[in-house]
Amino acid sequence: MRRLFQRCLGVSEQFNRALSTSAKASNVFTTPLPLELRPAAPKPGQLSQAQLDDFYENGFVITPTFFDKSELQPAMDAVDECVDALAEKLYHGKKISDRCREAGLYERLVLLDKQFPGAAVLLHKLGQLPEAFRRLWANDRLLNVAEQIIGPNIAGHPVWNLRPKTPYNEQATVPWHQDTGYLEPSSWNTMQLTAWIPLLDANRENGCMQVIRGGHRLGKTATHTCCAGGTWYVDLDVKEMEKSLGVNYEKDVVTCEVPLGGVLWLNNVIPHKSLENYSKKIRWSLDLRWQDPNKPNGFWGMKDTITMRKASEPNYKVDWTKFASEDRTQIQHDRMVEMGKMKSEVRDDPFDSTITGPWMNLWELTHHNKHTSAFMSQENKNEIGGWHKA
Ligand SMILES: O=C(O)CCC(=O)C(=O)O
Ligand SMILES: [Fe+2]
Repeated sequence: MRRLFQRCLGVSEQFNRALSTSAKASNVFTTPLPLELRPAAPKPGQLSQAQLDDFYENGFVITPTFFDKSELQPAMDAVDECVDALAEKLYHGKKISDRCREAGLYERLVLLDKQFPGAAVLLHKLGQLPEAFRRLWANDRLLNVAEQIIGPNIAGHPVWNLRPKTPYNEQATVPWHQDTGYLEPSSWNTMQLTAWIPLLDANRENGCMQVIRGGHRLGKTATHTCCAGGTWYVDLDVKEMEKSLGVNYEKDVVTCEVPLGGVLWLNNVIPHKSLENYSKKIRWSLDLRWQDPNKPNGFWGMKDTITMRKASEPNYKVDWTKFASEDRTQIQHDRMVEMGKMKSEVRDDPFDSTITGPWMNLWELTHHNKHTSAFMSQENKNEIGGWHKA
């Protein structure tokens, strides 16, 4: 109990510190890196000056032809393998009777999810990084862009996602949020760059992303609530967004269709969401993040960043040993159990399709569902309403 209280205090202290530093610091989301920190000579894949200007002006930019499709094939094969492993697990756990081995990448998980609702969430919970995702994340051309925005020291952020956005699935429809809304306030002033990479042509029909142009300009994180609908996601109300971030929803909302091979680049305070998937196919995507390893990552002390480039070692090779051995979801749920916020039986059930995390402790829980119930162990249920809101 005492520890829980101390953790609470820790978060609000950090919040105040983040507020006072953000008042002083220049806005990292609108100010390009000093020239001396940017690569001196052009490197493959880099954004043009106009694209960089867009990124700082609008908070996002789309590079529609970043990858040759064949470069994404290993990641797609790895997704196929993940789905296959999940099908085997469900089958041997007697949760499904048909492994649907004949179905392809864009359909199979739908068929599994029909037999065992929650299968897609189980895949979303994947905490370990297949080799092909590691290679993609440390792709030289992606890192060359990161170097333009973050500088010569670059680390992968522990929050990466493979999103199995199955059709008509509320659990896969991410509401308005800023990515900072999931992280500790100590990191709200760190530039974290996201590459959102679809594994098919992402469009309005299958649930591409929307962003609020210019929502990053004040460099602020608005007040979110938790959790949206039947999901574990934090939620940013449009009125609150307009009031706190100085945007005009109708004017500033942008739908970001991204073809296969393209990348949507985002900073961590730009409000974004994904549309519903009304198509017949799964809208697979990956989101990968980078930041300066010397700045706070905000991941609640649960996992470090992974160094990918070092200014002092031009030939530095990424050492994945530690990072790859740490299952992010497992660590997150262990922390919840440790905090008395999740029952160990829930954590240890291999077929449990709830997701909980420390962000549920950061914002007011205005809406309850199976994810928030998993978060609140019985004995804390009454107490939670009185908890701090950072
Ligand atoms: O892919 C989605 O549906 C949401 C992605 C997202 O919120 C992110 O990449 O930060
Ligand atoms: Fe996000």
